Amino acid sequence: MSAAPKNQKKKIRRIATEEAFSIPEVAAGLRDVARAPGDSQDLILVKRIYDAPKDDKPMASLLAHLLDLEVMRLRDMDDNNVDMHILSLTAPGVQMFDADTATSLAALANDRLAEVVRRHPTRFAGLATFAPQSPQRAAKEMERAIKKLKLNGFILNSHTNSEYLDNPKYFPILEAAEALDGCIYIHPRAASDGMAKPFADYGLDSAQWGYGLETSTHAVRMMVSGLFDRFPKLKICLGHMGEAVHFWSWRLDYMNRNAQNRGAAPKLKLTPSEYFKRNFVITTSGQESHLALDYSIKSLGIDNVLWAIDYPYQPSAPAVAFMDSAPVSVAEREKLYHGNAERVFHILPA
Ligand code: 1WB
Ligand code: MN
Repeated sequence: MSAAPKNQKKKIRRIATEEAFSIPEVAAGLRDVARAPGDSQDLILVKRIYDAPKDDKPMASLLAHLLDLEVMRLRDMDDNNVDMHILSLTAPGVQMFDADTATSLAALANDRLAEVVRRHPTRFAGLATFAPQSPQRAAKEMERAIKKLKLNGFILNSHTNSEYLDNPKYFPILEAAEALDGCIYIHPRAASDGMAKPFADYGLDSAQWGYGLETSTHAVRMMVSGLFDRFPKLKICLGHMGEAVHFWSWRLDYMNRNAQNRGAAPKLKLTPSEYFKRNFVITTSGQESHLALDYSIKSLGIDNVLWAIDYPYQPSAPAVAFMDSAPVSVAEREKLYHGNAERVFHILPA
């Protein structure tokens, strides 16, 4: 039977894996952060979104789309034949709050997320947030989020107070993620204090450039620190086509070997590119290039690449068109669109 394009579009399950939301309490907290003194580079964006002038219609609309879960979002998903959003609390999450505020807002956000997933189990899954400011309490919340709330993994917005997950103070978080088999999606936020300055001009602070450098550096620090020898089953997800980390594979492996040999870096069991294949998966969020997708599939394997939109920061229709028209086989498209997401984020097959 000849199927109309619309039907053809419908028959593949589309799970979008980096889809942002917020809750009013976190948005209010970020407005307070925007008004408090500080020089974190995140403030550029936090001020623009959460403390926008009343007549800034684009920002009001963005915030409304972040806070909406069941009206505009479901309509957008239906209009674009998107079956499921894997939701995550948008950057910078709770990571700019003090430890107590962050810990309680993380639990609140996870409760709200679990409620909406329960109401729409075929449309939403959720990544739990946690407050790295208090690693022990974070590990407890991670356990509650998986065991009690049945959420699907974790979201972390890169550095916390300019510190990265290779810092041993965060090992309880990594231990919990590994024990719970919960993948940590490391989402960007603006660069940490020591690397932020060159991104202060030309709008480089956020998605244009700074986010990628910040987040790729985070991933590289984790690999070359040796933490994946301590947590060999830990799974990390990077968006934006892997933040380009795998483009650097050859040079990273070669120069890390040199650094190890001169005593500047710890001895590792595997090369950085081997950790990247074993411990990481990547998504296509906001990086809709078939050339970059092809390189990613060839260098990492088809099982390590997941589809994402990056709603509401990116429009859904081009993200769907990008993956619908990707030069891959039917079986490969099934993995990219849903099979890999089902495996990594423990989502029941349809
Ligand atoms: C942008 C993109 C801003 C993302 C964000 O704020 C997030 C942007 C938290 O395009 O400016 C994102 O998630 O990709
Ligand atoms: Mn995003």
